[in-house]
Amino acid sequence: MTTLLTIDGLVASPQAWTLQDLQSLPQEIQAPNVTEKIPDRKGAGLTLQGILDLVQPTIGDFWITFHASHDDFASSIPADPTVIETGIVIYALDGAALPVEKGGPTRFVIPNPAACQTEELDECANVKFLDRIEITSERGRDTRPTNDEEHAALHDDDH
Ligand SMILES: Nc1nc2c(c(=O)[nH]1)N[C@H]1C(S)=C(S)[C@@H](COP(=O)(O)O)O[C@H]1N2
Ligand SMILES: [Mo]
Repeated sequence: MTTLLTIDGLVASPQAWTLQDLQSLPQEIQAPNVTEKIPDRKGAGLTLQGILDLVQPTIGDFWITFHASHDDFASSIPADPTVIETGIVIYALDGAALPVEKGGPTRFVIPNPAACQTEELDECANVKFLDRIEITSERGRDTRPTNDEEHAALHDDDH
């Protein structure tokens, strides 16, 4: 089975999960119906808190970098309580792997993101095509747009 999501960097227990692995992870870290937590999102996911509990970052103040190799996109955000407590990685839809049209192999979502380019936790941080989460001590790779032109180009690309 294909690996959908890898977690590495400064963690005690790095992971490489297939759909089956993800589905077999403990109930406590599953969000079986993401819509209950984030109304405009669908699917089954893992809580970011649960993922971090499993991989055990080896430092306290870390950065979380979400990598999407499909379109070579990345977003790096500080591990603050809001993102840890509310972030979800969606990995399945109707019992099957999340298709690329829905942002698969996995997709990171946060509730109520700020408008793109306004804050660290903005809509752009809702990384689609997520296949790797990396834990670092400093800001990692971040390809999010830094101006309106870049942002518009990104939106032209994805439709
Ligand atoms: N991999 C990847 N993720 C991405 C983007 C992208 O271009 N590539 N665009 C971002 C931007 S700018 C926005 S506004 C949201 C849009 O996703 P949504 O329509 O599902 O909210 O995805 C974000 N995640
Ligand atoms: Mo955006």
